[in-house]
Amino acid sequence: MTDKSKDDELLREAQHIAQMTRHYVIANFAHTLEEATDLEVYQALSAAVREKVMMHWTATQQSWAKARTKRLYYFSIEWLPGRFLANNVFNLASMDLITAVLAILKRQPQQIISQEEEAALGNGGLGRLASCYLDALATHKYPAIGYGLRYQFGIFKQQIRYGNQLETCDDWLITEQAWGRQNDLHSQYVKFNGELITNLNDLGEEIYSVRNSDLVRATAFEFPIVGYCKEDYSAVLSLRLFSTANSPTNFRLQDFNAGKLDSASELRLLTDVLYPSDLTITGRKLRLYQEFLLASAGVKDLVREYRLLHGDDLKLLSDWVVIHINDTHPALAIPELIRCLMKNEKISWDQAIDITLMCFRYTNHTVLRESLEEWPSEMIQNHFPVHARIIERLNQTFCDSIRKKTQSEEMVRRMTIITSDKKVKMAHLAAAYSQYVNGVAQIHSDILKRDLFADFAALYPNRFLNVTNGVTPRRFVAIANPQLSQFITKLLGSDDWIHNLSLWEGLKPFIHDRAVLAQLMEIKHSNKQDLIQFIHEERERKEGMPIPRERISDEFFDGNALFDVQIKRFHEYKRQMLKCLHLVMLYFEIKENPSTERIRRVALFAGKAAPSYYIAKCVIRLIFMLARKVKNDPIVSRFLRIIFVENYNVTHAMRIVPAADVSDQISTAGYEASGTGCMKLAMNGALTIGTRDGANIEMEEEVKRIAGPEFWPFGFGASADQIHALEKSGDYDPIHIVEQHPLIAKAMHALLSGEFAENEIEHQTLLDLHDNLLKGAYSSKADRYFVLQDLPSYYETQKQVEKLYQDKEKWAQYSLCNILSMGKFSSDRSVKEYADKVWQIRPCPLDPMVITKIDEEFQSSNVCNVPLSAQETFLKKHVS
Ligand code: 26Q
Repeated sequence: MTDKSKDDELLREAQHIAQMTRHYVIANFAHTLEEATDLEVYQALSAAVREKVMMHWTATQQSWAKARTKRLYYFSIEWLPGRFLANNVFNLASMDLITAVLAILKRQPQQIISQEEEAALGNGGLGRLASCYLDALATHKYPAIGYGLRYQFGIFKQQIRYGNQLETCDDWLITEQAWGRQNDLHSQYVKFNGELITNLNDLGEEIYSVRNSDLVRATAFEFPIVGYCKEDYSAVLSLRLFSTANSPTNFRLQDFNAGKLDSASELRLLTDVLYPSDLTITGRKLRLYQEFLLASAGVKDLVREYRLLHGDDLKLLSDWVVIHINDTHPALAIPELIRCLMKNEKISWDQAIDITLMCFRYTNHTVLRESLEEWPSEMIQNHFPVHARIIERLNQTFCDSIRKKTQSEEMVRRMTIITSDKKVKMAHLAAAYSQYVNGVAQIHSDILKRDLFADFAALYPNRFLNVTNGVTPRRFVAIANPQLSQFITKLLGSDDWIHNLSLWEGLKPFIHDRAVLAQLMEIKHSNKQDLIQFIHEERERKEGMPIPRERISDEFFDGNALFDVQIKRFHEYKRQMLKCLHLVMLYFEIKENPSTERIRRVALFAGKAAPSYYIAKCVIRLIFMLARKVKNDPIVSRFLRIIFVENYNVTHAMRIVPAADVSDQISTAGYEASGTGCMKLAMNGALTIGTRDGANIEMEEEVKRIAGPEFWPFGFGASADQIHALEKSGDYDPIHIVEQHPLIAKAMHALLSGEFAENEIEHQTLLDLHDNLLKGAYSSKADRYFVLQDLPSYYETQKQVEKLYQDKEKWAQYSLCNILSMGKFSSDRSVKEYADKVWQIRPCPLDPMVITKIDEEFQSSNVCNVPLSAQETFLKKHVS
């Protein structure tokens, strides 16, 4: 197609969508376009775009049903899809389309897009990864479905008041939903509680059911996940989320009548709120209920779908179905599938186990001991007696096979699913009954094999794999950073990189091109200005009044300062404290040498702390105190600013990531399974200051391999082996480090003396942080995560950062070298690896016959088809 005819088509499409938007504004809100609010325009525009999405969705589902392909069912208790409207329009067509439509409608794109509350149904990495994978699966047309829960309230909204994290309700469903719709075809009934009944099936084997159980209706809501595709039809996958709210059958009227209000509503409230912790949730019945709800409703739904497509013989299930559990949270799907297989079927226990083993795959996302799920078997027994019984038998069968294989009772004791103190180890259940188990970066997969699953790996060596994480370049480069995207497209002469990121290596010829480097810096500069503007607007919205622009700009200096960002959940092992201590050292250094020329630096933090994580909240308060101190100091504030961006979420990530110069990936080596923020930041040109942990290691390998060893300049700190040795020997002494480094001693002393504090509570916070590093608290060792161990090395490396940043052109060259080496970290690569090595599924293109039929049927009933008009000239002026 020529550029001219492409433009014409875009204009025609824009006009059509604008017309439909007008139609929906009147038809749904009884408003004309002029009087419609931004929210109404957002809703109407979404409805218009949705029509197109629906056609592609229908075509996808019909094509795949016709082709009878194997499908992936991806179970995750957390999803973080981010805003839908812009993403869907981009993946279907282009951002120009939205710009064009809104130019016709005379509305500001950003104003309309930001009406959408993002679906924040997860805590962090694990949930966002699931969403990146659905995006990649759709883009490459893999038959897949996501299952999850539709929490009424997602992760809390974070506000910082005088350094305190306040949590408020995330009421994302308060306005009508444009993208997630109820689909009762997929709603299921799930049984909780009751008494176990044992019967025999046709084969004379025990099968189980319950009596007097609570029947809970899991209402299905579906979100279309639109794949990126420019040439023909996009594949559209379903993200299917279950909810127990609003279903009248979930109300216990008898309890209500007896005045027991809590119990009356219990079952309707199961999906009320996401647990806001990615650490531990001990013994919470409601959380167990949530996990069971997802597992049971999901498995029932996929079995229903299987029967529809392939008939009633469940023996062939694994030919057509692969079930992936995203960490252990949905692991009750294993006993649930066994139950479904054996119920009324001529399937024996042994066969049921074989089928289950062939169907399941499991990804582990953490090595933190306290984050491994263990449920008291009594709790499972009380609420899910059938599943408790099945787990017991699964454990017997598994332990028998270990006994037979090893003749070692010690091995049986170590590998058992149910421990001697009657806890169900979910990781063992998942590892014992999944065909493949994988970690999320090479180092993490190695640690799993050496440590957590050492016995399993010895007995089942082929079960353990690595699939390094990846992130979607659509959302996190093409949409978040349009300037960089257009620039790369221009340099490469094509935008094919959007679905094939390995093409970025083709940027190598430009690394000595001074004009290219200058342009790259200019783009970064402009992205920093945009971030400042965004934060300005957020503050105005929060405070409900205009703020002079200079005030915000001044807080950030301007786009010429170095933006050094650490954006992630607050966790001791992620070591925001390390960065804080560096800032304290910098503060003293500047104070002592006020006339030294140095770069200006903006240290930006964003991230939430689990509401009950005391030390993490102390670190947030410390950042607040430091920011205040630095800002009020006439000398230090000439060189340093500290910013905390509240309520970090996907939308904020999309604004911060393109503006970053330096990406802090400074976890204690051996603790961050992979990390994915590191990839997003590097793709957008930030240089990583990082430990040899998680995916950093592979990023380093890629940069060195593709661009050259000098282009990964800021690695620092102890290796995982060194940390491990320190932990084992027990002779790590943080006090010794403090004594050796006067500037570190000064920084630690500043915590003790309280010179950053303005009141008693603040001082106590500093003391607790100090003691956490030098004394240890609550039976845990001093400086458990080796902050002080790595501080000297971090400090020195930050000096190198400052040195390199003084030479802007050289910095740009390093930045480009990092960008062009990130091809591996696209979720497209990860998903293809999973498809080949783990899931054994293949892409399935959409069927042209199906498309033709749907097109015809849709066009014949399409009421808003408008021909091109005189508006074309007007449009051409507004659309690039
Ligand atoms: C623990 C105990 C009981 C109940 C729940 C949990 C729980 C909940 C959430 C444990 C862990 C999580 C979330 C983990 C997570 O997000 N892990 C991150 O996953 C990313 C994607 O693989 C990695 O990049 C990160 O390194 C990893 O921290």
